[in-house]
Amino acid sequence: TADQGRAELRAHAHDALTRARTRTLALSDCVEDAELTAQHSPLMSPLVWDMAHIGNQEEQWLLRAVGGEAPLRPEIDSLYDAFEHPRAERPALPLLPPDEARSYLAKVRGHAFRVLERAELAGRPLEADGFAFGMIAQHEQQHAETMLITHQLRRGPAALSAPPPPAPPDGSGPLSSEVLVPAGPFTMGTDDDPWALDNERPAHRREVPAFCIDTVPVSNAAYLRFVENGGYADRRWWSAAGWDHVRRNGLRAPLFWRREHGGWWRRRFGVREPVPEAAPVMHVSWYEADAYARWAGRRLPTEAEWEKAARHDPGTGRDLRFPWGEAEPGADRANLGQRHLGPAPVGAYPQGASPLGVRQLMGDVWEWTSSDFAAYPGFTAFPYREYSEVFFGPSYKVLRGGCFGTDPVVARATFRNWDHPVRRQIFAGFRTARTPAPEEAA
Ligand code: AVJ
Ligand code: FE
Repeated sequence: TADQGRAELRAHAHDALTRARTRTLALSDCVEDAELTAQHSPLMSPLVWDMAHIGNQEEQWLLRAVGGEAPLRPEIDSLYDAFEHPRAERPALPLLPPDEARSYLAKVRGHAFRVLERAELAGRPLEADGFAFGMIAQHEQQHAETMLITHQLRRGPAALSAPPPPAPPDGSGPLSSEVLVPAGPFTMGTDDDPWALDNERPAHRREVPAFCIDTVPVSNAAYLRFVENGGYADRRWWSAAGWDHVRRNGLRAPLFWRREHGGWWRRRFGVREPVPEAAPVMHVSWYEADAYARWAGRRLPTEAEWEKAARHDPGTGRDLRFPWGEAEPGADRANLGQRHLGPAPVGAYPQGASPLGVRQLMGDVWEWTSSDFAAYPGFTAFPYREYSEVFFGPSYKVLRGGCFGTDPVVARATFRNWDHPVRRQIFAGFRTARTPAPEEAA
């Protein structure tokens, strides 16, 4: 019945919001208040900004827009407007101190749950299927990942800990290095995923020529060969903008790496450790991913290729929500949700493989694609232009798949992330692709 459906939707939204809040509080309660207001990197907001910004977005969309309530704290809206103040300037703003940010979050959440109790969850697009509640849970989880990035940039002793991710199970290899995806159309984007965001819509058919894609993400071992072969000093492998960037900034290896005592070491959430050869490479810019691919005689996959590899089943012709089908991502299928503080070794999660056997498309590391962030044909901004539309264009490249720090509520085969091609602080790696010769593809 309609009442039952509404009760289920309510429980689902309640659960997603609660899970997001547990994460936000875990990422802020593990450090002293002074660390919440400090600027750990000019690339990031102080953690206390993320906290109150999460509450302010929730106030604007759930309390005011859905609930029709009067503003609780209209005077702080502009402080937490991401477009008014660039990240580097946020520490100097008169932000709510940590205790006030915490009580603001709790107060807004109390109201939001009361709005959820009485909402129709049908009718207006903002309410239908609980969209606004899903959007706000996704917003908070995206900021939880942003806060995790701030933790990675922070200096000083470790504040977070988690068990290591699982290794590939015995008997699951050896894997072929790449998979051929046959030519043909697939459905890109979605119309029927109720909480899909505006940039994932509308669903549309895409014709994709045959391509080969790596079975697993590029490993640190493979990337190290590029580094040690002088890849960073060889103009041939770089785009013009990439070469300019790498020269100007003296880049020689991924962010957080150092060469010491005859080996490569890295800093990961306050711990110094040898670079693990079997793990996917991470903290590389789009320019570095692009250069590696050229060095390897390959290229980055396009966004359409990535999505087709991640959801198209050539056996049935169906396009799935996840590489493995429709089931929600469990701990056996993907490294998501901050259960671990890094990606699993390449080849892990055989149960998360796509129909053609491509692994680790969901979780572990975000994957750079060759594509600029652009609107799908028929796109309409919803519910606000500043979520996606203002970022469309050549300044941003698309990343896909989510990482170990991404919650499942923001991980699905259609989900799109984007960033500037110079960015390295995000938990991003990549896999490579190539166009097969006609006789190979036949
Ligand atoms: C989709 C991750 C690029 O963090 O800038 C958070 C998500 N949008 N608040 C970002 C977002 C508004 C966005 N990314
Ligand atoms: Fe935000």
